[in-house]
Amino acid sequence: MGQHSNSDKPAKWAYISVGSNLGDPLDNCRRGIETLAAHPAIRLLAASPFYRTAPQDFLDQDWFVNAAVKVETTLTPHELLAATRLVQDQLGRKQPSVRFGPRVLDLDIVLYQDVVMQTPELTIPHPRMHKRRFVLQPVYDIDPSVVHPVLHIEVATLLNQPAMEGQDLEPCSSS
Ligand code: PH2
Ligand code: MG
Ligand code: MG
Repeated sequence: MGQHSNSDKPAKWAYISVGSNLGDPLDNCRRGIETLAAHPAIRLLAASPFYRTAPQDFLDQDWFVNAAVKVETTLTPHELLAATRLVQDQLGRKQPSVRFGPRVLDLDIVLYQDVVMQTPELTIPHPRMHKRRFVLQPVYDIDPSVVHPVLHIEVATLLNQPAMEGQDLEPCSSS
């Protein structure tokens, strides 16, 4: 077996947040999920419904389409990051012009098992996931009992924080 074989590694689960607010956001999200799932070392376990969500952090931009997927993978967190970046590139993502600004496709690793890690390229769990309704709601839809590995709080509980109320989110009618 070559050094790139992953067949001898145990499978791990991860949640990936999916977002877009440029071009055809719903189509971008769908194609992003399909392309990610086509990776030989990534298997799609579950996908949330799609939502239209008001922009957070940088407000002067169009609403996003957001969703989340649960995947099974033999990739390490950094290998999974590389895979998500490749898909973002394949879907035509350019370097966003502003931090938190518009993007064709954003794939963020939010959870990887109960791994807690901080590196210059990658922080898991995602450092803002617990404050963002557009991340928590789709993860909740897949599994409401998922526990944040740093805060030790279920996503169901995180979603009930008062701070979520100002973050507009509505189901995508055509999903
Ligand atoms: N992504 C951001 C910044 N703000 N707002 C919403 N509603 N959805 C996003 O996916 C999003 C955002 C940076 O990645
Ligand atoms: Mg993001
Ligand atoms: Mg990102």
